[in-house]
Parts: sequence; structure tokens; C-alpha cells
Amino acid sequence: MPASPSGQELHPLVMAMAARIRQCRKGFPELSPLGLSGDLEEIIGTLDGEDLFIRNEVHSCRGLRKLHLEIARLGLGLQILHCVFFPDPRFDLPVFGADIVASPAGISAAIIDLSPVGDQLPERIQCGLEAAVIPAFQQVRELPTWATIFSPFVRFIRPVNQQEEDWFVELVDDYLQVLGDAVQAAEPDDPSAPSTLARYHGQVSYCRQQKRNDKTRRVLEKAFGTVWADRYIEELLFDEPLCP
Ligand code: BLA
Repeated sequence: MPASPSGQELHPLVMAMAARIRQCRKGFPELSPLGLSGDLEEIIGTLDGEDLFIRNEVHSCRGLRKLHLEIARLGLGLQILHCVFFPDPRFDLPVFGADIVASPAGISAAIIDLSPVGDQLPERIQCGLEAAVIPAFQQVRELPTWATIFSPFVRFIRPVNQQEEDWFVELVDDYLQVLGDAVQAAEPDDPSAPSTLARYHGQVSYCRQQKRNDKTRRVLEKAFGTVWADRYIEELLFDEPLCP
């Protein structure tokens, strides 16, 4: 089977990350695929004679309202792995986010975080992340101004060699283990509990801050137009949770 509908190879880090995320995802409780309206599962187009595609996988599980994994090729050899696991606000769980941006020149951005939806991370997550060993990446990138949503454990790097790419995949695995353990242990609060409402508002602001990332919007607009990009961002990438 070709690596992509266009038959072109995906960057090894994009493939390795996707494989690891899928493997970790399997362990989440009551995992089930979420239907996507037909035109959003696989999106294929062309730009300046180049094949474009986006492939989306969306699930839900006990504790998480949406687990989204996207792999895309979006023009000029740009490849993106985008992954966000959004919690169900009734549960005291963070948002898992990961993004890889690869171009023919190599990986320009690799980011991973478990982001709080309140003042701080749940204690169990905090302790788990404190125990994770952070590899000595050579190129740590500066976060943009909208990135106030991330935790102190966010890693935003440009991997400089294969070893650093391998380290990054292991780090993603560590963060997903910490999240997975918390998901297994979590018990829901009442939908009307103040804690649920606070986490709902926290998740809404996470989504709104992410939507301030012009780089994502620009790439999608160039490939598929403004109206489509808007809908895609609002409905699939960073849709806000339903009020509990
Ligand atoms: C940066 N995101 C980028 C860049 C591009 C995209 C082209 C610039 C690359 C660079 O600075 O080297 C594009 N990312 C996309 C597209 C999608 C995508 C098109 O996910 C989806 C279809 N972005 C996220 C998530 C996080 C994230 C979940 O979607 C973090 C958890 C972070 N992307 C992120 C950050 C930057 C970035 C922090 C750098 C922005 C900057 O430096 O201004």
C-alpha cells in the first residue's frame, strides 16, 4: 500500500509518530471511531500541479471527547502531522497536542504538550511529566505569543538528526503513557459541577488560542481556499466542546 493516496513517501518522523500514536491510542478505554462527514475523512486536491491530501482519523473514548490524528501533504512538499486529544470536560484531564511540520529541507517544527484546561495541570499529570526524562535537544524553538495555553512541560524543537527524531517519538510515547494512566484512573464529575464548567471554559480558550496560529490557516487557505479553511478549522481542527 502506498504511504499516501498520492503514492509519495511520507517523512520517516511523520510515519513513526503516526504509528506510535495509533499504538498508544489502542490502549485507551472504550475507544470507538467517530463518524466524519464524508468529505472530511480523506481530502484530495492539487495546487500548482502538486498532489495534496489530508487524511483524518477521529475517535472518542471514556474521558476524551475527541482523539484527532491528521496527516497531510499541503503543497511545496510540506507534510504535517497534527494530533489533538480533547478531554470530556466532566473529567479532570489535560489536552494532548502534537504537531510536526516537515518540508524538503527537513523537520522545521516538532511540538508536544499536555496542556492544562485550568490554572494548573492535574496533580497526577504534573507528577508523571516531572518524572519524564527530557532529552538534550540541540535546537529549542521560541514559542509564539498565542502559546500561553501550553504547560511548562511543552517541548518545541527542531530535531537535528535521526537520534533526536527517535528521542522525540519516545517523548510522545511518555506523554501519552502519562495521559493514558490518568484516563484509566479518572472519574467523571457531574455535568453541572462548577469544576466541569471551569474545564469547559478552559478548553474553549485552548481552541481559541490555537485558532490564532496564522501559519496553520495560511497553509490551508492556500491549498483549499478561505471558506473551506475556515470551516475546517472551526469544525474539525479546533471545534469547541458542547456546553456540558
Ligand atoms: C507552526 N503549523 C506551523 C507551521 C505550519 C503549520 C506551516 C510553520 C512551521 C514552522 O514554524 O516551522 C501548519 N499545522 C499546520 C497545519 C496543520 C497543523 C496546516 O496542525 C493542520 C492541518 N499546531 C497545532 C497544534 C499545536 C501546534 C495542535 O495544530 C501544538 C500542540 C503548534 N504549530 C504549532 C506551533 C507553531 C506551529 C507552536 C509555531 C508557530 C510560530 O512559530 O509562529
